[in-house]
Amino acid sequence: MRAYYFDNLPGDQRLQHDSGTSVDLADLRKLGLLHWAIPLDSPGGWESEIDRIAEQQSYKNRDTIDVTKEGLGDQYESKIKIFFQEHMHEDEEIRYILSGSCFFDVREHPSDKWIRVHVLPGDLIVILAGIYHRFSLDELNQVKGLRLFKEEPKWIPYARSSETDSNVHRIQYINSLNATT
Ligand code: KMT
Ligand code: NI
Repeated sequence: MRAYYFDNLPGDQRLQHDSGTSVDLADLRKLGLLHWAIPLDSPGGWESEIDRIAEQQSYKNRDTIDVTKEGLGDQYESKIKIFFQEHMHEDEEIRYILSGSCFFDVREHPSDKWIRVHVLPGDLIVILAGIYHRFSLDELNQVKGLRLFKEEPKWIPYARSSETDSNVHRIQYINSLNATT
């Protein structure tokens, strides 16, 4: 995993868009972005490591997603577009990368700057409820990931608007930031 400020230059979303200013894990954690590195060749297997974290964090459900033209079929273009629209969820977004690579862009609060997080196989990331974010493939153009959920999959993307600004999960997230600084 590598994180840096997005350069905000126009151009293909799949390019790196690296401003040259990196962001470290401790700063990501403060923003509500958690990370574990669980190599796919972990002793005992990555599955048991994921099971252990899932139990500890109460992640009860999971499925896999293959973000490729083959994997998403007819829905490919529309999904890619929706994934890249700035949005929030009312639950955590939890992803474990099985193959390929991709970007999760998260909004820093209160600067509202984009931080681009590049994830690789073995990265587990958690984006807390209420964080504005978006997803993009990179130039490899393929990623397979495990999606974990706390309860029933409840991950409607709410596009950022004045309504989401006053969503209770958004407010709780902002309050949690203020409480820890
Ligand atoms: C999301 O919610 O943005 C996704 O599930 C994209 C794929 S995660 C590897
Ligand atoms: Ni999302």
